[in-house]
Amino acid sequence: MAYEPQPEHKFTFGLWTVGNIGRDPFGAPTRDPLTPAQQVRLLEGSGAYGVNFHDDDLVPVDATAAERDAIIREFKQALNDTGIVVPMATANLFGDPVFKDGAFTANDPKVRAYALQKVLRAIDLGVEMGASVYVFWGGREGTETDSSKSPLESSQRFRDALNFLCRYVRDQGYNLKFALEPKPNEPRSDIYLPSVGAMLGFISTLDDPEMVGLNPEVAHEHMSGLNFTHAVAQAWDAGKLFHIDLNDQLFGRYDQDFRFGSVMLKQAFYLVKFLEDVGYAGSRHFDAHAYRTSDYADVKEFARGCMRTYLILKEKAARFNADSEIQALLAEVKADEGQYAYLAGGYSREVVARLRGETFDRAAMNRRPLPYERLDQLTIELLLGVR
Ligand code: GCO
Ligand code: MN
Ligand code: MN
Repeated sequence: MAYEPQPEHKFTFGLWTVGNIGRDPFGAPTRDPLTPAQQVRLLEGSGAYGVNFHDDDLVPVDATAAERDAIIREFKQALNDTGIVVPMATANLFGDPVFKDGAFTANDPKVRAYALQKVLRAIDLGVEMGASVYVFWGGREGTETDSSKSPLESSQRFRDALNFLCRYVRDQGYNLKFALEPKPNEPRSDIYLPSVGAMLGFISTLDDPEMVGLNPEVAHEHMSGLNFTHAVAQAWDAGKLFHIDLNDQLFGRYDQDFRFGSVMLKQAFYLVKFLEDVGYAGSRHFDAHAYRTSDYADVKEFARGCMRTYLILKEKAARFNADSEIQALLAEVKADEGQYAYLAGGYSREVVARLRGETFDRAAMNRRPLPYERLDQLTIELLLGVR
């Protein structure tokens, strides 16, 4: 059937996404909590490929060894029964009051040590469940007041923690890569390394930059008013697109985590087109949650909606690529008679001499048509289903 999600599409959900109980800063939960195994079963038959989790989503921090074993047994059983796998894991370094001043960047060295110990355990748990990507989202790694800590010292603390953990993974011989997830704010007033670009710059300062990449999220770049597809392209170009968090978010609003493609459809189209055109092979992870008004039947619709919209946009992208009028326009604006092919070889004194000798008729150059209005309207009509 058309737009029917299949495991090969690599759609994944966080336990915290389909299991979200509808709490917000102004109100209590609207849905009863589900166990991790029930959260997996909620996705049964949906076509989802995997589930991802924070350590505490699976095993509560105060669980006894016996409780831990029982939860894991039940969870593994649900995975077995449904064929759903665990491609990514992470740690919750933001929920516990102990992390109110951050985890790796907290001023208290005891908190930093505890965060490190918690992550060692979360890595072990993730690997035990089969994860090959480990995400770092430093939700509390930031400030309300810059009187409290130096951003330079915070960078050093974050770097030390990541260097330590990279060594741990290598030492254990785990097949695990790290994916850093930038976000500009919420829950802190300012979170360090707020954008994909900032994170990419930071990675190059690590001891083992090969092991570390990005987990960009639609909502997080949109919160800053940035073009998410451009950010993803930059990560891809650097060989750093290790994972991706898909959801939706209007510019200038609170952190919305809406169903993928539900509010900024055109942006979602360019994103899907990019991922499909370059052949991104990783998880398409939905870090979104259903409206607070939904019951679990509607949560299933939410999950199905994320996946279907992705697949519909994937089909639209294929249509865009096959549309002869669109492609002819693109060919026209890119037409190249090869007159400047000598520049492609890069710098040399000879090339400089030749370039200096060129004359450019700027008025004629300006007359070359760029019918982007027509191109964009064709795109819109394609998206609206009349092409
Ligand atoms: C957020 C983040 C988180 C992370 C998650 C996995 O805005 O709260 O997107 O949902 O993605 O903690 O690391
Ligand atoms: Mn988010
Ligand atoms: Mn996220």
